[in-house]
Amino acid sequence: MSMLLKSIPAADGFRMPGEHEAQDEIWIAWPERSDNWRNGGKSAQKTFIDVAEAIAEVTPVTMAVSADQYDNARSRLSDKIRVVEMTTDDAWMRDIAPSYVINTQGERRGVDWEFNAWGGLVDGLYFPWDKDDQVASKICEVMRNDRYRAPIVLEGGSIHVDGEGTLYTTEECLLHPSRNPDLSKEEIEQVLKDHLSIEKVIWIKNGLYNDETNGHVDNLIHVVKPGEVVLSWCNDENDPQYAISQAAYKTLTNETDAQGRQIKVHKVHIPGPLFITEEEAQGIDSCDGMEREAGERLAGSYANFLITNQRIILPLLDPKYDDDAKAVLQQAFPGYDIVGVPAREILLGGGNIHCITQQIPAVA
Ligand code: KQY
Repeated sequence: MSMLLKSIPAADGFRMPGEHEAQDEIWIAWPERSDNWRNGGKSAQKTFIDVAEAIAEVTPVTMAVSADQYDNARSRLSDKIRVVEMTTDDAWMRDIAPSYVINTQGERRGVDWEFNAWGGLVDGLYFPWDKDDQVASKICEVMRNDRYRAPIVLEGGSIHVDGEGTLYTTEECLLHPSRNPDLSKEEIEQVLKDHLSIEKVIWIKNGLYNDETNGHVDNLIHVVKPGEVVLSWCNDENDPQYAISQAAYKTLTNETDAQGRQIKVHKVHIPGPLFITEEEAQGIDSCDGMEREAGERLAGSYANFLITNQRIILPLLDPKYDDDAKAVLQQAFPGYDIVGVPAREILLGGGNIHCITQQIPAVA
């Protein structure tokens, strides 16, 4: 049973933990949408399986799958992975699953944001999105966790928290006219504070170049732990990413976090630049919302990794930069196991490993 609560999470004593804290489970959704994934999802499914199996060695995984694809997914995933039938509009669990909050009494609740497919009728990527919008409440039902319905449009990939009162986001996304045009920056901050027990919001101006999510923060940075982040970097002054990363670095290093700490930044160079090939573009059905032309720049980033119980699941995207990315992360996460998964097929859909996963935090 899952109850819809009318109170405010922070007032109830609940906070959102950081991704570096202990997790009970990871949720993923199975890709099959043929106007986003090439070859009707067949190529991406292989990568989603690799990601799921790499996670399942350390954290239980649940895969949400449509009725049509249930047999296919069940037979291709190992017995370690729980497969549940759940309808979605696509496969971006980071954005459609609840953001979980916990208290010190060992309780866990879901925060269910309004979802509008990254921009609704203004610049959203598909219509309709009602099945995606129901996913957070369905997960709370399956997990038997009570739920708050938050009063703003927000995707999980547009925020990062450190679990100690700091939230990182971008102005490009949260202040975009396609999300909450009637709310001021201060009003949005207040909703975040009320729902996640945040004390300070660090606003980075822009997300990664040409990111179709309107600049999700999870494609630009990743929180390592309180006071430390990984930032997507670019050395080429002629690349539009150069100025974006420089500006983000300035913001991060001029700020202190909620606890007054200076923020340590680990720079990780972006792959590529990477572009959709002719062959890849041909495998994708055309649609109104998503640009999938040959030659389109892909928003490739190594910051889009998942932290799960002392393991990092890192997207491998470019032989020229993969080893460097791994080395930066190994230094940022001493004692963690860094597992690389070739992830171009996820990138072709518009995101990466962080975007397709959502953690359910452990409770004491
Ligand atoms: O970045 C994410 N969190 C999701 C990417 C969605 C892309 C939809 N095609």
